Amino acid sequence: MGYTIAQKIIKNHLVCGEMVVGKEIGLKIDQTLTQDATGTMAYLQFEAMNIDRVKTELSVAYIDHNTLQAGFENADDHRYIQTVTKKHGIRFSRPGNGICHQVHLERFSKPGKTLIGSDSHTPTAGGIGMLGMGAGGLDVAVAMGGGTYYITMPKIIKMELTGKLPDYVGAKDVILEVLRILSVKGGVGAVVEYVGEGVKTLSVPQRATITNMGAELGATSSIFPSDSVTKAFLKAEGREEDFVELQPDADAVYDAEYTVDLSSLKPLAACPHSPDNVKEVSALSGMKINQVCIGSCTNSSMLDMLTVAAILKGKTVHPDVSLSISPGSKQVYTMLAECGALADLIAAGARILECACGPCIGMGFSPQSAGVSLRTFNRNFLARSGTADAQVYLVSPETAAVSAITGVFTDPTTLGVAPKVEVPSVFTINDNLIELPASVEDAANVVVERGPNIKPIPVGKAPEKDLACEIVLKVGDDITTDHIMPAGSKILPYRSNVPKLSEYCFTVCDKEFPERAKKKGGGVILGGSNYGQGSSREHAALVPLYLGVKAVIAKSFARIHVANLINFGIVPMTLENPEDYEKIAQGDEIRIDGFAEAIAGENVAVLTTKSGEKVRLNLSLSARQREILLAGGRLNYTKLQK
Ligand code: MIC
Ligand code: SF4
Repeated sequence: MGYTIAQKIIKNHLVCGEMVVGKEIGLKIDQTLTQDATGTMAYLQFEAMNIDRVKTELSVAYIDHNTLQAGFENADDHRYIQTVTKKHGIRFSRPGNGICHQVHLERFSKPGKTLIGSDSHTPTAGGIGMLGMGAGGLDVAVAMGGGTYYITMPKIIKMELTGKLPDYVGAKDVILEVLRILSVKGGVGAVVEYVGEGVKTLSVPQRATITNMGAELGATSSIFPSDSVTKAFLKAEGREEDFVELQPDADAVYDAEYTVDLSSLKPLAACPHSPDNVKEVSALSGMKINQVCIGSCTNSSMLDMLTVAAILKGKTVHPDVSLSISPGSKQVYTMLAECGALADLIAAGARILECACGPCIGMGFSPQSAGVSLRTFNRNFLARSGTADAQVYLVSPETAAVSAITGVFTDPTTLGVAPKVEVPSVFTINDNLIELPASVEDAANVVVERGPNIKPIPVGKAPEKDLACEIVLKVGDDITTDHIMPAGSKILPYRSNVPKLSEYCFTVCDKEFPERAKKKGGGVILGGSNYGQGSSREHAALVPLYLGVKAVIAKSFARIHVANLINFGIVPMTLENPEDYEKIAQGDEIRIDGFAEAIAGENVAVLTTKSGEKVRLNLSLSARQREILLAGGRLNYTKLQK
């Protein structure tokens, strides 16, 4: 039996476990990346491991999320990351160099290799045939130290692409179509592999748009073959030597198969407040809009920017619309300036922002009250934009640019033939904003600088023998990490200050939660299905831990979040019968007798409800995960191993 692309990479990196779907496997990780909003924690954890130098082939720290610097906090964190990386053998991508995934794709990603990043959109690298996975900061720290990365052996979903994209239909429309088919839960436990004739018609940045937003499917990763198109991209980046061909075997076996005909795709939009709430743009046309934001790690490549510039050239942004454009990297920004397209964007009235995440993570550019915002980003979760009642639609750069001119939702295909856009075959390469680490000899002299905003990381406790506590919060399906631990310009500066962050925990759903949890000394959270979808932020586990949360019971969990819960000693349990969700209410006192014993060896724990009814909870954990939970989290567990 042959192998798929992801299976080939897994096989080459398998450290332990069997390649049987659903079983835990351990992988060797070749490269890591961090960004600044999760990086501080990751490096604090790396330092706690007392390892002098990273053991990966390449590790890079990017500064791209917290670039507003409204106070000293972010700048202090940046300085910490700059000095700690210099000391320990990690490259440092300075603020201004661009968004981690875009820069990594351009300068470092390699077909056939493994990458984990403390950011959920790390699968962007799948556009070049690399197996990229999002992970919590602690998992990245362990991988930097040469440790194994554990995942559940994924099933493989085959996504066959046929045909060729019509004019004014982009890669974003492809992934929105896939989201429409599979939903935000459809990729859980799977790698989505793109194959077929249609693949050859897509450039690497287009492929990367698709693999990037595979994160919104809940997928472990998404990947494209490495072919002549990949080779041409690497050549344009001056890295032809990094090319290796990678194709699935002809007799590869897939767990599910779908086909998307590129030729018949229409411009699509993900409507509020979920990336899978997809409609055709034509069904929304005429709706008045207030804001357009173009950029983010999903759609900020040279192709995206040139497409937008060609549409805006000689036009003026509608008076009722505010348009922001953030190029994805310094490379893209420089090339836009060199070819003159930047002048077309400025002349049309676009507000050019620095190459960073910016509005995508609510760092400024919040829409007006109840404003309609069209964004080329990947997430439109409730309140993520910074305006609680904003209506955020995710669209392609083509739809965004055309609508910015008309002031209403506009289907770009109604304009007929699209302008021709030529992406240069050689890119402008200048890595002067990527600092190399100190040499082994000089590393000892590097002083790590720590600002006052960096507070200690909370550490978990071993679980109680019997658990008796309150359901401190009951929430519904598809709770995102933006609900659990919101981001945005007010909160992001405190990513290395858990006590301060805790004041905002779950406030999107329930303003009283932080106070209540503190008063009650913590308790248990009850969630619906796909609990913890979205970001890799381990703060969504660390902060509840700080507030005393001991366990989360849900109908099902998202992959990265469940790993983060375990890493910090919060016990994830699923309802054996999802209908039992109705039997438990917020504020109920519950009991789980034999809690610690169940974690140690049982697959089931029994919860006694307020009225004395028994509810069965599943603990589907590997032996390693059980040991971590019994130790009260991975930091304690690692100490015990020494
Ligand atoms: C996001 O897009 O939600 C983020 C901000 O990039 C997060 C990381 C974080 O919360 O710092 C992610 O995707 O993992
Ligand atoms: Fe940054 Fe947005 Fe990409 Fe997250 S999704 S890495 S916030 S650009």
